Amino acid sequence: MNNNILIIGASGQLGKYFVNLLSKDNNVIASDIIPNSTLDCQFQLLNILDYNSLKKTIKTNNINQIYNLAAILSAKGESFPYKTWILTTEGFLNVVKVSIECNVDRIFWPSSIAVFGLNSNLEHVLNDVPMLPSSMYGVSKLACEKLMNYYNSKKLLDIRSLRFPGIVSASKPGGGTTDYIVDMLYSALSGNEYKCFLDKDRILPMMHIDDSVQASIKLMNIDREKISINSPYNITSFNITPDSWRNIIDTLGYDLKVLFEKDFRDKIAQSWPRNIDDHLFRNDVGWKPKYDSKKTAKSIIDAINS
Ligand code: AKB
Repeated sequence: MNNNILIIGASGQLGKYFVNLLSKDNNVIASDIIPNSTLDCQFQLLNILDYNSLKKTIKTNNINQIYNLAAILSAKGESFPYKTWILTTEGFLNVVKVSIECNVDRIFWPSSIAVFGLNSNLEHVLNDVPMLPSSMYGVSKLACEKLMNYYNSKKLLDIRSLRFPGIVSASKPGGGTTDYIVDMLYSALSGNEYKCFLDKDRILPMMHIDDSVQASIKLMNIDREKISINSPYNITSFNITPDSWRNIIDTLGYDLKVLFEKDFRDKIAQSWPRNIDDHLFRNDVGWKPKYDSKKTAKSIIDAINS
């Protein structure tokens, strides 16, 4: 394999997991606007919106693959809608432009379940459905999905993408609507009561971080001919409510007290899928998740404790 890979937005929730897996077989440079000395690879301060620095980094390091993880998540994005739009769309286009100019082979860019909306048949969301997202994060991700489709169909670039559900990891997300899934684990471990901002019965799709990173890298490593679409794939693992997540945590020997006090994030969650159909991805790429909800809770608690 041995690619020269640039990860942008590596100080966020997903960064270190991509770094760890990709560094096994590739030369990886991690970058972010937030300094990070914990990553096991070369790190560079880099703002995706600074086109000249982006280009310099790519040229100097002969980068042939980019993982663009830069994002402001759904809940935080509602306080900074303009900034969210600029970061997502201009960041995406900067990566597109530099990739065309510097002959980058492949780009990975995660989309999100936030692209769906109340008109998407939320009980069973197929890959290609009507979408009217309710958050600026979702609006800007959807705009980039259209750009992705444009550049892929014209064969100007090879951009690959998955619509991530809530990701459960030992690293904290921050600013998302699905953040409770990680925050509850930390509260269980510290013995603190958790104040949950979603309705106790609000169902959302989730997945273990290892499943999401492995799926992404698998998608990046298959031949383009196996990919039957030019836009992102749906991907999911399990659907869960905050109340059932609390129950699962308690079966692992905790006594987590949760106070349910929903806020504006519950409204965002109401417009997101309760169940996602990801058959297209599973069939095209030959992937399935390793972790169900209970295995996920156990594995992440163990990771936080280690
Ligand atoms: C969020 O909650 O904003 C993210 C997402 C589902 O994209 N975790």
